[in-house]
Amino acid sequence: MGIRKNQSSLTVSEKTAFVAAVKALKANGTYDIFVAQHRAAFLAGTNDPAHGGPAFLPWHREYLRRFERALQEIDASVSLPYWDWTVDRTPTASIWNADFMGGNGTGAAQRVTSGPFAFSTGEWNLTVRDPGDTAPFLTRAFGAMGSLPTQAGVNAAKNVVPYDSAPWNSDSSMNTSFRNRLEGVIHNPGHMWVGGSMMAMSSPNDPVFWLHHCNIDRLWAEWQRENPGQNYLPPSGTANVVAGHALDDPMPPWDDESPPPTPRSVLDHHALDYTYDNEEPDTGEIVPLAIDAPPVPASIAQAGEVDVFSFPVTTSGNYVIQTQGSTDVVASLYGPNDMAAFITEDDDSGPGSNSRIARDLTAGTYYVRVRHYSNSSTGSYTISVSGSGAQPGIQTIQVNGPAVQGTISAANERDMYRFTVTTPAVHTIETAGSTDCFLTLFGPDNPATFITQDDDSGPGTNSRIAVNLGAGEYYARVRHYSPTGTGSYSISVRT
Ligand SMILES: [Cu+2]
Repeated sequence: MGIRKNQSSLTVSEKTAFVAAVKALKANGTYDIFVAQHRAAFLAGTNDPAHGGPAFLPWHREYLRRFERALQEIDASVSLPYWDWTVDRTPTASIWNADFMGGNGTGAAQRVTSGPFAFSTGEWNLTVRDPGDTAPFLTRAFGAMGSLPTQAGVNAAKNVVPYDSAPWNSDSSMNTSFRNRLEGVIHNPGHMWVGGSMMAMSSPNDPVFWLHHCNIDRLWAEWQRENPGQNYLPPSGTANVVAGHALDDPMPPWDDESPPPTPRSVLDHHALDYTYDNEEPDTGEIVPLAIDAPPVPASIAQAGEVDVFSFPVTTSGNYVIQTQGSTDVVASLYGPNDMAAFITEDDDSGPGSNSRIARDLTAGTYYVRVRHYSNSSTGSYTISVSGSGAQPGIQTIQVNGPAVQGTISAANERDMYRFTVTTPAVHTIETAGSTDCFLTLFGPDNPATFITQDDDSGPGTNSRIAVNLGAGEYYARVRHYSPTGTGSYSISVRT
């Protein structure tokens, strides 16, 4: 599996190999085909399959991977590097040195005159240009059109769920569309700050395009990992979605391939055979499961892979661990508080060839290992844990009753609460204490239906959601703002 590295950590020889492969694609004509594909997407206007809609991220993931495979045909050691502009954000950063991307444009024409992509080398002439653009040389104008995204801006974007929302375009709310926020608030400024050729429909003419989009793809991959319950949206059949943007739509210009790439086919970037240098390795990574939460999507991406999950039991009772989907997986249960203490294993007790383990468990942390029944097969599935009887995984909050005490006791822990609305009214759900809580509201009557979320609208860094709710059962989920943070808090619901 190829490892995409931060460009700032590339060795001199890695930079040289990347530049040489890019120039080889330019020389054999392949590079300009990629530029033309990007320009054609924009020229489709309101039917653009690549920008201003849900498939912005999948389309560019597919596009980058194809470009990377083309580079690898030239030099198998090359992977796309990413440009983390939250760190390397000045015109003097090493990315712009003459041994890599070259420097800023100069003069009224903003012409790039240094580095391997300067027109003067004779090896970097722009032949695919926007309509009316006659300049055959690469142009840049650092900082003339705004600033680069900051870490705070990236964090705020990564906290947005769900993936996307109606009207499924650039008018989607920045607070309910992770995609539009990442595209409009984080991605667009990267193009603008570099300026010149990067502002065009033909922006891949500037090789820094690939490094910029590689970072956008990395942030999407991080968001996916941090929000395992959030699926790609919208599903096929949703009204008013531009062709190419729904989950199972073939993505132009590759839609005549068999099978064509779709947003679904690129959701798992490990299945596309690359990873990022700052990702935790697959082995040893433990995915937390919340009791009675919606099923978590997962996949056996490589033959022989074993996925590991954990869940906390606070109240003794009967619990059911279940997989769903068409992949024949085998689940084994370990614990409490010991990953090596085997309890039981199940292959096919669930529907189809799914696993189902029902077991009386005492308090403690339990672990589930999931593998494919066949050592040589792969496939995706979902997994969930439910508690019987009193459903001890979810605490109940009385509306206008006392605040309920909670603790984020481990990194990435999600606490779930439920409350019942009998009289429709504006309800205020609020956390209190010194822990930076992040609150998400679901319902009515379905813990998978997202309503809204909030980080800091309450006092200090507390969350507060005030929203008009009809009768029904609602679910409040509390996590720490930081994926590694812990701490205690209280939560209340009032009218
Ligand atoms: Cu693009």
